[in-house]
Amino acid sequence: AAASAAATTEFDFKAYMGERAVAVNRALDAAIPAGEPPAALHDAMRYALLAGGKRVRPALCLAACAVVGGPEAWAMPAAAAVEMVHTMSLVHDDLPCMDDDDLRRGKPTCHVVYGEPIAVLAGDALLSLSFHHMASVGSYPPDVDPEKHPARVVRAIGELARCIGSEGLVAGQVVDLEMTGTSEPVPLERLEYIHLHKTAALLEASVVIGAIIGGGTDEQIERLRKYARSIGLLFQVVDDILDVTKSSEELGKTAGKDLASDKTTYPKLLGLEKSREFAEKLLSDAIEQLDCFDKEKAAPLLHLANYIAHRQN
Ligand code: GRG
Repeated sequence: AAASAAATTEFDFKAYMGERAVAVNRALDAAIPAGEPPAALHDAMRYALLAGGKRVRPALCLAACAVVGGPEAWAMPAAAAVEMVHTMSLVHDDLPCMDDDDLRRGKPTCHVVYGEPIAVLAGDALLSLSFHHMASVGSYPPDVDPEKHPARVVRAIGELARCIGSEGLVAGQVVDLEMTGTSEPVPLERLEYIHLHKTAALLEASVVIGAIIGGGTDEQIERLRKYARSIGLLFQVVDDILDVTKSSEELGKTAGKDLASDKTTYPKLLGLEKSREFAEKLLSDAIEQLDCFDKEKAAPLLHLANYIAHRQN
């Protein structure tokens, strides 16, 4: 009830996301020189990065900076950085040695257009560029104590590295790959491990980095971390539910594609009803973490959580 009451406050979420996407796209466009040698590499990086995408992670980063009272502009290089990491993870995930996908964001995948070696290297270069951008948060915003600001930047860089490395995003991908092709159903804890690492870790980094750069207190940062982990898991539970409901709609029957496929999902392990209850619980857990913040400043994070919970595709 708290969630729906709060959700009715005046806030134009569509406009909010649209404006952030424009600003982030501008930063990403400026980050990579078009046509500069090696042209194939830079073209491939730009192709992957500027191909669309909802820009949820940068929006989270900017919103987290703002909720702790920091100007959004401070977090823009970090917002660009998390989108670069997200994009490079998609480029590598699509490779023939991983998921082997031909389409991404409605367009041919990076390796289909530029070849595998360039796609691997474009991903590597995007990862490096993301840390370059993180470090560039180092130019002092005028109203931050110059003693404190570099410490925030170093801490944020450490967060990003930890969340995406062998204990984060990469770990989730490895465990997911280990599960692929086994006929055994994946136990619930294993499924949760994969989602917390593959999906939630980068959402966590996006939010936490924004809050660090914005000057949040340790308590605020930890609350926002919990918020992000809940919405990260929520993202996947909703994805699984949509997989079932969409395909049953399409097929006009109750058992959809998901229930028939090999992939282990929440509806498969818990049933559709319990999966929906779990999603509602994750949403209310996430929203609870926003209680201690100014309501108006927390509106974007509240609406982002509601959007992730109630999106239709
Ligand atoms: C990070 C160093 C490093 C390596 C990458 C390949 C790999 C290791 C990880 C794969 C991670 C992966 C594909 C996670 C899935 C993430 C996910 C939920 C994607 C969909 O996100 P959306 O819906 O996509 O935000 P758009 O296109 O809107 O950006």
